[in-house]
Amino acid sequence: MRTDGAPAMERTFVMIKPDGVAAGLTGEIIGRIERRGLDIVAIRKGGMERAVAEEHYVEHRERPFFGELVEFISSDPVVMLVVEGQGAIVAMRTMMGPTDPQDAPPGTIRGDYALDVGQNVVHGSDGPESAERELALHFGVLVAA
Ligand code: D4T
Repeated sequence: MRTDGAPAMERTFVMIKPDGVAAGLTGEIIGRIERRGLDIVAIRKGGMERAVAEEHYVEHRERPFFGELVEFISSDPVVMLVVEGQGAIVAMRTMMGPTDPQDAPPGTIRGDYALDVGQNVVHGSDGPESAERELALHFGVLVAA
């Protein structure tokens, strides 16, 4: 085990989007997270209210795809996860691959299971601040610490 320079223990917010849930990818994605050595400390499946989806994607509210994005995320059930581990935020982003699946290499979740940037199967927080904000939004303050 590394003793210096090792990434800190972190929690990140991960969401299997409606397209991933509908395609039956929940088990596959959870399996990849577990086999990587990350810990799933909370999990919840359900519909995301439109107002919560708008808050989740608030940084994109001026972008042309905002309405479609909120509509998609709140359209059908999602699976929300609190994922914990050393360097969990970057580990998840690396496993997911780039936002646009057309750029995602094989072996990444998006590279294996998606083609369209608007329906890219999975979300993971992009940094410590967004992880804290998203965990608080979807799971409450207790898990955000
Ligand atoms: P999420 O937040 O869903 O994990 O995606 P990323 O963190 O990888 O990418 P993002 O915040 O830049 O985009 C948020 C969300 O918007 C969709 N999107 C994005 C879209 O529909 N059209 C676009 O042109 C872009 C850039 C996909 C992810």
